[in-house]
Amino acid sequence: MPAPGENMRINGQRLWDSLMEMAQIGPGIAGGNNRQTLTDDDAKGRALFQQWCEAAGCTMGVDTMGNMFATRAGTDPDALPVYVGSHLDTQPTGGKYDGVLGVLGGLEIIRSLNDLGIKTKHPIVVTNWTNEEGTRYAPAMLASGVFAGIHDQDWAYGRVDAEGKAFGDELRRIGWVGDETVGARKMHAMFELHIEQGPILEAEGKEIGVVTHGQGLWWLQITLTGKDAHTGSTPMTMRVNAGLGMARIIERVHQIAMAHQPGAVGAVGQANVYPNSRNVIPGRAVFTVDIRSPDQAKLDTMRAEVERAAHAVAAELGLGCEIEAVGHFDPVTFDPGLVKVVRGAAERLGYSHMDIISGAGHDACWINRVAPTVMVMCPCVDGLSHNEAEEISPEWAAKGTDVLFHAVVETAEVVG
Ligand code: HGY
Ligand code: MN
Ligand code: MN
Repeated sequence: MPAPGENMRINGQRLWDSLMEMAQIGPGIAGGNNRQTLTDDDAKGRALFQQWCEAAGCTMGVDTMGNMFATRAGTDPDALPVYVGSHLDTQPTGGKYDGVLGVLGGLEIIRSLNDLGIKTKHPIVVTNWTNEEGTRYAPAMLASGVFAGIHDQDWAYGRVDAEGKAFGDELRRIGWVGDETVGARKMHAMFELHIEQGPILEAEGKEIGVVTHGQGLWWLQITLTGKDAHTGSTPMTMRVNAGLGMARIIERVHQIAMAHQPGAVGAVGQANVYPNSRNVIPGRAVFTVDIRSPDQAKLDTMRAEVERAAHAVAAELGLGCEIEAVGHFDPVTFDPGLVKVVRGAAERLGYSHMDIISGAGHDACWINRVAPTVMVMCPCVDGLSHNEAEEISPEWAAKGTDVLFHAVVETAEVVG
């Protein structure tokens, strides 16, 4: 029986075919995906994933946040399972691999274990976490956050989207409210494979990212209140322009992030002015600041500087200013023992690798609070993600999944 890492490889073609088939569900308009959480397309993607898992001999469990858990039995039913997964929901203009690679990479491990006739002591559970993206329902990683006890389920059920539809109602509407108590499952370990979503691995010529840490983030939703007025007949000195305030604050966010280099980022990706009419000075602006850093002190300092700048701009322009934190998690340190297992797998397989800090947030960042957790990354072309042109190579997908395979099987302990 080959010990992990001698000659075990996943079936790269089968993995790629599954990625391409899943990408047919909720297609974008430019080759990527728009399979947003709790939409009918999300439901279709879930059903296909469940069909594949059951065809691979897994039993599917679903909790009250719609998190999906496909279990391959171990030889010791009392042994805590090894979890491996990510998310199937996408951005509105998302790519085919963000999250999906981690879920279908987990499924490929099950398929490969079946092919090789390998048994493990610990069960292995492939997971799809609901609403990782946080684009339709803030915050990101909502369901893994409830699982980890960060968010209360009733609060999560009450989150509403831009059309006022509540999370709980939409989860019921698509028929994916499970019967398991969220967070009741205990884990031996949790692994997540994910594309880097940045340029480092490709630029360094590395095939594998051994993720030691994840940067922390704040999402600050700012509401500026001014006065609707005619854009033509209102003198410049009489305007109370919320749109102008938003523009000045967006510039200040950029300056604050630049002032904290290296290791800080900041931008505003979601912005709305009201009434959003060509010839009305916006009386209201609502936008979300996204600031991040792997350094706790920098992250907290940037938050304070953004809030100070927002209130100062609002005062200059006579605007009302409300700031609500709609997303947050501190910088993450993944389990050092599992980091060693991942690094050892990459070395055994002879794949080029480097330690890396995750720039993006992931479900693993919350699960790390309740179980030993680690991530594996593969490069993506030009570091591009959250863009329909997101691309990876079949080789990168296969090698990342090979490392995941070896690390998961080593942790789940081969029997016989
Ligand atoms: O925002 C993030 O970092 C993740 O893509 N949800
Ligand atoms: Mn993701
Ligand atoms: Mn994403």
